[in-house]
Amino acid sequence: IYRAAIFDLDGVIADTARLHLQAWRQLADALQRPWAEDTEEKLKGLERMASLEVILGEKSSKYSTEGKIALAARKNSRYQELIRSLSPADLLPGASELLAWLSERHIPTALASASKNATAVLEALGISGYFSVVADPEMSAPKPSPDIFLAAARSLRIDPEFCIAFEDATAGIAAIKSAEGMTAIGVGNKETLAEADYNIESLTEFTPTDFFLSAIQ
Ligand code: B16
Ligand code: MG
Repeated sequence: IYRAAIFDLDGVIADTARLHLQAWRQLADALQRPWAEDTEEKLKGLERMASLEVILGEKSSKYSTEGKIALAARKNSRYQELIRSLSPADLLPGASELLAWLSERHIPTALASASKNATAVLEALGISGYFSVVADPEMSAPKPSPDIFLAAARSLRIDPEFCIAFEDATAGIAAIKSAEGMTAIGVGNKETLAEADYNIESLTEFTPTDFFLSAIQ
């Protein structure tokens, strides 16, 4: 029986993974970098500078640190333009129902997103009020390090073994699996997220009563 829920944002709660990809794709095209079949999966959940390295590939050494910072900023401006049009309609299936269920039962809920734009996205989606904790990615080592999930659990004051965490990226599942006994729910493709403890296609498949004792029961 679990006592808290921790969520990744992009690709779990919000349909923003496609917007990150769109912005990266534009940059890759502008730099004439190839977009391989596995580029999409590699980019999921990776923080900004690590994502840029995936795009630059073997050309990485041709760019100075300043140059790379400018390229990452360019992608981010494009992404920020794209998220301006986000609304509650961009919540992924089952997300608002699950967040409301947890909130009604006073089950502590945190966000563990690698995105420095997470707060703006939560606002645009109208779900900020559901999170008692939004872990700061600037204070944690990037996924697959368990850091951000451990920081979220610590802020919630719940031991990791009583936390259940939702992720759509392999790097995120790896992060949860090394977070001191935390349980990982893979949201999305079963094969790519095979390391998760449980797999679901979307949050609509998650049955909270199987995992949480309702505090008001
Ligand atoms: P930003 P998550 C991640 O968020 C995204 O999946 C990943 O594609 C993105 O590069 C990363 O955030 C950093 O985002 O550039 O906005 O800081 O999946 O951990 O919620
Ligand atoms: Mg994600």
